[in-house]
Amino acid sequence: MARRRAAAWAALGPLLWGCALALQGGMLYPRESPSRERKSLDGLWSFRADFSDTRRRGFEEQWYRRPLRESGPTLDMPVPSSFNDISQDWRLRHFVGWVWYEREVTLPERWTQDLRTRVVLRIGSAHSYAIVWVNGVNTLEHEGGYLPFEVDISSLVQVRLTAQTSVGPVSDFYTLPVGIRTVAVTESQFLINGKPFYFHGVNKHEDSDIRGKGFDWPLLVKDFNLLLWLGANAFRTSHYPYAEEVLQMCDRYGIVVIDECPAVGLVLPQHFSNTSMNHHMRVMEELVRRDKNHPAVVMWSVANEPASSLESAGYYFKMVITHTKALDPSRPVTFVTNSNYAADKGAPYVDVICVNSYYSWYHDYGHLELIQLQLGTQFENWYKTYHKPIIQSEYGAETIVGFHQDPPLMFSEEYQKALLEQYHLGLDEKRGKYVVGELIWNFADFMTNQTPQRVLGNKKGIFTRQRQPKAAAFLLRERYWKIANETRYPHSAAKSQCLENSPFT
Ligand code: BDP
Repeated sequence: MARRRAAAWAALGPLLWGCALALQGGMLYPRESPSRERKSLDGLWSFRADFSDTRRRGFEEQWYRRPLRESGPTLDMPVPSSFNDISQDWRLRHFVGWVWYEREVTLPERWTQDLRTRVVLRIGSAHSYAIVWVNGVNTLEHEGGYLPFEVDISSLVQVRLTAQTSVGPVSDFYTLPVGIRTVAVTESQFLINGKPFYFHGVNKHEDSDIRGKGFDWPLLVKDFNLLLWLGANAFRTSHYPYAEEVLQMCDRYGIVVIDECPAVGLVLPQHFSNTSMNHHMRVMEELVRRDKNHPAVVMWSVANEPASSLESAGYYFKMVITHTKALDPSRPVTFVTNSNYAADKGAPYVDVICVNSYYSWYHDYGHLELIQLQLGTQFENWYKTYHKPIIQSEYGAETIVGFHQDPPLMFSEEYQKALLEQYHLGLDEKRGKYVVGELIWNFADFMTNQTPQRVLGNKKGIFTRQRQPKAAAFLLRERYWKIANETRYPHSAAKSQCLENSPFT
């Protein structure tokens, strides 16, 4: 197959391609019209700060001549955003010097083949001195932030292209990044590529200050930087499917996902009716259809905390889980339970037992000394009944950042830490036996309805809603990196070995 694509790579952003008539004496905001099209280049760019002493290595080594990844490591950087605020790397916080942004762009064929089309590259603003290369050619320099600048790049991108296959001309192109791996479950293990995998991660929500649930690249990159900082290797999309961009990031970063459908709050008998079940199955069809090509997704969760001890829940989950397995025989299926092991009617049908418990939070307030006993009993009961691997899919404590109390009292940072420590002792007892994961509730504080249990939302985050760490985040970081290093380097527990690398094994 002879195939060439109209591709261009360019440095610095945010950028905007447009085909427009020459504008004499002004610079109009790029609006679409019957004669003008625009292509936004907002989104993820490759990025590198030049940390060399002179800050001029990029020029000396001519980083603009080749794709940036070929001259050294790159970071993902959302555009538009401030690189200082996104990263967990302290060196970037106050960095002064040249930073390099790069993006590869595929242009519509008519822009590149119709020589009457004018292609203009516009930069909304870039602080504070910008040099722009297109396909390695220096096309524009601009000094000063805040204001837009643009350049006609038609001659750099317009070439006659032909696409041909053995069966004739190609009129449509689509690229699908793929990853190949296997997932399997034994009586006591979760296997990825045949190796035991331990989930050390978080539950998330699509939520942040001001924006609420709306998708946002800078927020997403910040969250992934925090997951890396934490040493997390997994999360559950509690309690609904997340934006597809989130899963794309997981594929690229090697974060493992338990993909959950929005069946939360199935608590009344009528929720287990045939109508509800048919709808539930349709939702699973849509979810599997959308997400089945993401290697990061290793398990489907069909519900969170349903009233699974109701008699009707047995048939209901049998049907929904069997249907999901038929849709995707390659992945295990679960639902997340907070029912008692002896009463749960859905558990016989899941591949992995995912259990939530809030010892010393919603009961036995302050009695942290009970946690190990209660947790141990919980695990043993589930395991002896089902002989299936178990994930502690939620645990945690409400904590208001800045509240301190020693000895620990509920809502203080000390209480959250102490509660987590007790859980970790209990988890370590069974880790390596049949407990295959732990997911903290929650990655970050999030907004909820007001109730007497919530202080301006749910405060069980280890990060605040503004993504700053509470004391518990440091505790969890220690633990997750230790587990990551044990998994990666069986004979060493040295945290430093991994801190600059990926914990995703
Ligand atoms: C669990 C739910 C989760 C809640 C959490 C809590 O699965 O959605 O936010 O409790 O109460 O039962 O913090």
